[in-house]
Amino acid sequence: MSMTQEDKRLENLIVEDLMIPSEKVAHVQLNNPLEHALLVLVRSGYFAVPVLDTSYKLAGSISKTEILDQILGIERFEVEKLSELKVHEVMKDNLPSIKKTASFIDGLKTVIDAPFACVVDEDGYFDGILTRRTILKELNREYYRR
Ligand code: 4BW
Repeated sequence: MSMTQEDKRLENLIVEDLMIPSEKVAHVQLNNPLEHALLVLVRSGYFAVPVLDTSYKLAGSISKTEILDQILGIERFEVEKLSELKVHEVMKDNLPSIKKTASFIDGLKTVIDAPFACVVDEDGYFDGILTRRTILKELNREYYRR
């Protein structure tokens, strides 16, 4: 009989059991104008989202703060820059990533210093994200079980 995620103890969980799959993750693409990225961030309510290339490989992440920082001039927000600049000119490319076969504890370590980690396969294709919320929910469940 196979175990459901509910039955699994932390030591048996892997990242794949916990990740938000790619089709449910809000994302933007490298060549999108900043305007589009800001729209996705504001509409989704997320602070930051992954950036993918046209073949759905992970390229980085972009946040509201990075966008606002870029368009901030000396005395005003230079809103025209939103259509001039592309996501790849502003994004960060040093976000943590992990494989879906990684253990719970390795997943936990990736979200100590970042609110989410991207899950990628051996070739860099994007599988989804692992969030702090999911890790904390599992720790909470285990705490009350013991
Ligand atoms: O729309 C939301 N729905 C729910 N259920 N919770 C939300 C939502 N927006 C924010 N939250 C909560 C979550 O607990 O606020 C936390 C911080 O959000 P953030 O970072 O600063 O936008 C959320 O914590 P989390 O679930 O551990 O998510 C950590 C970060 O992962 C988020 C966001 O940058 C990213 N993220 C989460 N789900 C995502 C996503 N990015 C794209 N698509 C998704 N589906």
